[in-house]
Amino acid sequence: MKKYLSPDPFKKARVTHGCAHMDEQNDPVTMILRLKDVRKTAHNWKTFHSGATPGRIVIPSEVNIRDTRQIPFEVDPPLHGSFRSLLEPWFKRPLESAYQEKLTQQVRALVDDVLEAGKIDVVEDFSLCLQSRALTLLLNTHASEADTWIGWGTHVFRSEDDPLDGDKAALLYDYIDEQIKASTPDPEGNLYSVLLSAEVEGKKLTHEEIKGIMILTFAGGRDTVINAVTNTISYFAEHSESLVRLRNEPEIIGRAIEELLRYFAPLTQMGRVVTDDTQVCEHAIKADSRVSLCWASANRDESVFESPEEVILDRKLNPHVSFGFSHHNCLGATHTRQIMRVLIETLIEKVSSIEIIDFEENVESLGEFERKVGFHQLNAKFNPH
Ligand code: EMZ
Repeated sequence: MKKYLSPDPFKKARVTHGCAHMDEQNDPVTMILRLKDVRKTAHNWKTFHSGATPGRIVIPSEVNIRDTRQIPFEVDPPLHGSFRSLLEPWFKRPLESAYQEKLTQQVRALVDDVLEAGKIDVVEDFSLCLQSRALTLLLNTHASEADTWIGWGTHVFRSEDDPLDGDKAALLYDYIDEQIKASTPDPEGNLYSVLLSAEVEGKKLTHEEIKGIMILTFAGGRDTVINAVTNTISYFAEHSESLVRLRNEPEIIGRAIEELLRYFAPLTQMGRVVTDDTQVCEHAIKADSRVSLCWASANRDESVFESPEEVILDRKLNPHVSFGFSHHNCLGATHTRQIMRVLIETLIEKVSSIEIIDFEENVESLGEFERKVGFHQLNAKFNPH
């Protein structure tokens, strides 16, 4: 079997029931599996809200390892919209050419390093470095900060043997507390300084609110970006002809990025808490219980996507939900899309082939389902032109 493949474990349940049940830390989840239902539920924030106890809409639940509300992701409208209006322009900076040039320099330098290095672990030596260095651009902080973040490993809350590692999470919170305290308000400065000088609904942000925005910025785009990059490398390792095709048809790079994101769905699902007794796909759901929007399943919905199991680089109709859907769509999407674009352009230019040597898959256990979301390790060798 090809190593890049990410099989769809939800197919049968999606087609027959549309929903599935998952036990999770004594707080069960009804997983919503069809694209139409996922979108409908994401829209309906009054019945399916995000403003529950901090950490509860995340699966696995993080209620035991954090008290700080992540913003804007754990806030409902209308306050959600006020935070989004503040943050949106900042998170759209990756569209600026100066930003893209810096990102390109970073990725080129990293690809040059791995071309020289011989065997590398794509997760540790490539994707983690790329994610951390690129994050210095998103935060507008000093490049050397990336070394600290690389030291934290691939997930800021999870370690290899403990999916919810409170001690590890505490490191991140302490770091963010210190950074906020050490920063001064400056609308032209780094993200901490910008937030310290900003107002939402006529009020300065509190330390706790700034911390909530920063935790989300660090945690939300961490393993997700690492999975996207590592899976993309595994795909090109087994499809070097696709690199040749993208070199010859650069006009399809945008579609290829969306297709890789659809197929690999770096974040499997996200929860909501039900505010009133309701129904999803003909199942009764009690108030105060959890549902999840299963992006990974919705992206393979056979009633929407033709041949959903295949990576079709120039797929035309591609309403995937890898960045979520509706008002909570991913704030980091612009940054991620730029990373994917620069990565693909740099691979096209510098790399002729990638050989996978050995690997360890990262498989999530989700009740009755097991889903490969990426790799814990992917040892490989990059070959130059
Ligand atoms: C949360 C989440 C956000 C959560 C868009 O996803 O990402 C997860 O990886 C984190 O653990 O806290 O930020």
